[in-house]
Amino acid sequence: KKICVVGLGYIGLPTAVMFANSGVYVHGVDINEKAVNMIANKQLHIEENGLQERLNRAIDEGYFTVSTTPVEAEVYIVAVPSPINPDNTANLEYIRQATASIVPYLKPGALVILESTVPPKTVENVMLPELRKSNLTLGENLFVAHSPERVIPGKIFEELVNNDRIVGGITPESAELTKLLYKTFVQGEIHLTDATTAELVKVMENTYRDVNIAFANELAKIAENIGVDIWEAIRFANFHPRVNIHTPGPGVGGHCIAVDPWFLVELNPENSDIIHKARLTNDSMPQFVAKKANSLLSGRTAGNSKVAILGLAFKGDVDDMRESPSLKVIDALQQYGIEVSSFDPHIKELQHPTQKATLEEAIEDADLIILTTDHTDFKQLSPDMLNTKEPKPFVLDTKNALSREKWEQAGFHYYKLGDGSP
Ligand code: SAJ
Repeated sequence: KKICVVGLGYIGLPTAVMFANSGVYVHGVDINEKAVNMIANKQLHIEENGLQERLNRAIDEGYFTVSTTPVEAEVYIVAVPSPINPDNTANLEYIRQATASIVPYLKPGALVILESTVPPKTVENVMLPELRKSNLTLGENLFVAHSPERVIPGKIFEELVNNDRIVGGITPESAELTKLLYKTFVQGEIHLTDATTAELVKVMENTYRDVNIAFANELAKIAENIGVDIWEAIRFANFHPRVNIHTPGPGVGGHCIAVDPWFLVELNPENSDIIHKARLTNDSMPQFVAKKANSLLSGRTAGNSKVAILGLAFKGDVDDMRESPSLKVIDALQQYGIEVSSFDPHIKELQHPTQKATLEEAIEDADLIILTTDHTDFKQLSPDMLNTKEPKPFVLDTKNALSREKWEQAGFHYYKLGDGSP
C-alpha cells in the first residue's frame, strides 16, 4: 500500500513520517519547493519534538519520498491550510486545489482523507465536486472521509498515537477503510460517523477552548478592576469538581483556535452570539496588555520608553508565529509611541523588525519587560544574571510564567496580567 500525503506542514509532515515509520510507503507532496528540498535532505522547515529522528529514519529506511506533484497511490491524505480571509470568512482554495491536484492520479478503490480542519459541509461542497471529475463513482470505487487531526503542537507524536480520533465517511465503508488505515499507529479509540458530523465535532472542540479562554480573559479584566489576582482566583475556582476555567493571557494565537470559531460564525451568524463575542474578547487582549503596559510606564518614564517583548511564538515551546498575540501586543505598544525590541529563542531566523538575536540585546535598555510567550527557557531564566538598566525595568508577566519571588529578589518590580495593579 502507498499513501500520498498532500501538504507537508505541521500536521502533514508528522503524519507522513508516522506512517512511514510504521512500515507504510509514503510519498509527501508540497507546493513549497524549498520545503520539499529541505525535507528530501532531512532538514526540517518546522520544529516539532521527535520529528528530526523520525524523518531521518523514514528516509533512511526508504519508506518516505517527497516531490512538488502528487503520485499514484491507494490512499491520499489532504493536510493543507484552511485559513480565514481578512473578513473572517473561510478560505477553502487550498483544499479545493489540493483535491483537484490528485484527481488525475485516482484509481478504482482509492481512499481520499481530509485531515485539515474545515467548516462543516466542506467535504460535501468543496471536495466532492472536484472528485466527481474523476472517472470513479463516489462510495462505490472512490471512498472519501474526514479524519480531523486533534494533536497539539509540541506533543504531536504522543498525541497522534494516544488520542482518540473521529472519522466521518461519505459512506460507512469510507469511514471503515479510514479507521483500518489509522489503526496502523493509533492506539486511542477511533469513532465513526458521517463527514459533516466529524467536521462539526472538530470545529466545536476548538471553539469550546476559545470560548472558555475568552471567559478567563473577561474575568481577568474584571479582577484587574477590583484589585484581585485572577490567577489565584481561577486556581481556587478550579478546585470545584465541575469547574475548569482556562487561563487568561495576551490573546489566542495559532492557526486553529483563533480561526475555527469563525467557521461557525460564518455558517450561522444568527446563532453564534457567544462564539462571536468570545473571538472579539480574545482579540481585544493584546490592546488590554498594551494599555496596562502604558500605564505602568507612565508612572516610571517621562519621555520615550522602551519595552522588551519575551516571546514571539503563539505559545510556549513552539516556533510558530501564526496569529501570535505577541505581534499584536507589539503593534499596540507602537501605537502608543513606545519603542519595542523582542526576543524568541525558538524563532531562529530574524523574522520580525523588532526581533533581536539575543536576549541581552533585547532587554539592554528596556524600561519594561513583557513576557508574552511561556517558553521553558524564559521560566528558567535567572533574573539576577540579567544585564539591564538601573533602576531595573518593570516586568509584566502575561502568562503567570515567572516566579514573582525570584524576580523581586533580583530587584525587579513584578506585575502580572489580571493582578489588579497598578
Ligand atoms: N491559550 C490561552 N489560555 C488557555 C489555553 C490556551 O490563552 O487556557 C492560548 C495559547 O497561549 C495559544 C492559543 O490559546 O495562543 C492556542 O493554544 P492551545 O494550546 O490551546 O491550542 P493549539 O492551537 O496549539 O492546538 C489546538 C488544540 N485543540 C484543543 O485543545 C481543543 C489541538 O488539540 C488541535 O489539534 C489544534 O488546536 C488544531 O490543530 O486544531
